[in-house]
Amino acid sequence: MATAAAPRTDRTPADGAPGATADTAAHQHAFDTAVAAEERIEPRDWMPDAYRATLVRQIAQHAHSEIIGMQPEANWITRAPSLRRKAILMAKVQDEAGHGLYLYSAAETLGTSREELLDKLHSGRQKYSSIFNYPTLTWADVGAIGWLVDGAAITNQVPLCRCSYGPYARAMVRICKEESFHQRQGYELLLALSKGTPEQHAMAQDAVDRWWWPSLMMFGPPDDSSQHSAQSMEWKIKRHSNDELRQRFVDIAVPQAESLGLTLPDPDLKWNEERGHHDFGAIDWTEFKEVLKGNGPCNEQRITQRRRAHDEGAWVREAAAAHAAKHAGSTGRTGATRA
Ligand code: BYC
Repeated sequence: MATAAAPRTDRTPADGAPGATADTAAHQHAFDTAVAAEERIEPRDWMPDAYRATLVRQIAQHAHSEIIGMQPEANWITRAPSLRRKAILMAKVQDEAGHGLYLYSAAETLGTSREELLDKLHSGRQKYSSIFNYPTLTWADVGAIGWLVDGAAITNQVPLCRCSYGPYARAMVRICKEESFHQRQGYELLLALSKGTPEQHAMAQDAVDRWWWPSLMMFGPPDDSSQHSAQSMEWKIKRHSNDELRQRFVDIAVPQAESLGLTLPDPDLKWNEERGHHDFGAIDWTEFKEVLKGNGPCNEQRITQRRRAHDEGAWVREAAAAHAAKHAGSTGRTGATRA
């Protein structure tokens, strides 16, 4: 059996190679066996079209979330209350851009270009996480995003490090390490506010009140209306259902809220001895659906800003492409001289 990280190409001969015309059923069998054996599927391996399409959909949505997710926090870079806080926030927002790059690269290994994916984002044909359609009204929101949004992201993403598709799983390892730093900075920021003046404490509480429920929605619709979960779990893209991960997050957040001296805005939140989990109140799925339809508080602002940033960055992409072409040319000449 191949190690988890080792690329496997034996399941899929390249086009034109001996065996390239082998029966699809044999390929499907090799794929199913590899997934069952916890082996990684690599870019050159044969994979079902629907597996490829599901990965592109999820990875693209994830990549889009990372780059759109830069906006609500970047909104506070110029207004961070100290140089230390500003430096930390800038590093975090830069990390999100990096996560976007790893993920677009992972999607490219499936045969889709970054241009194509960005075009689908800009034209509304692909989604990004619902959470980034909410406004960052105060400085405490930066803390709430770090603690709750990055906390939810880690809970969702750690199992993705064991995703059956190699490039996605490997990208997630580094992303999760950085998300862990992000979560801690948010927690530390909120702790400072919570233990500060009564006004600062109130600001922290207000931010948690506004971000709690949207954070629970990040995990996606309930299991009984999650159209992709069953198949994605069978393929070992997803390792846990949306509700399982949401419950895990609630159980982690409750004691952390107590340590922070903040209250989670849910009167139904209580420990259930029998289940060994916290019970929690009903999520407003109507709000979630509205946000997905484009009717959240900031949907329009986020996508308009994204399109503008893309257009204004056109000259950078052109310059980078020209530089790369020039460099490739000079490398070629050097190679020719050496030869
Ligand atoms: N928002 O069948 P389901 C971050 C869509 S970035 C919007 O359960 P699936 C961070 C879903 O796409 C956080 N759409 O789907 C960044 C599907 O629609 P389509 C992003 C959602 O894929 C910067 C439909 O609803 N994390 O952490 O099995 C700063 C039915 O759903 C949402 C990831 O992307 C949502 N919340 O499960 C700070 C993680 N939920 O595609 C932090 C990777 C569902 O058929 N993604 N939908 O049109 C996943 O783990 C899974 O895709 C999800 C959804 C759990 C999100």
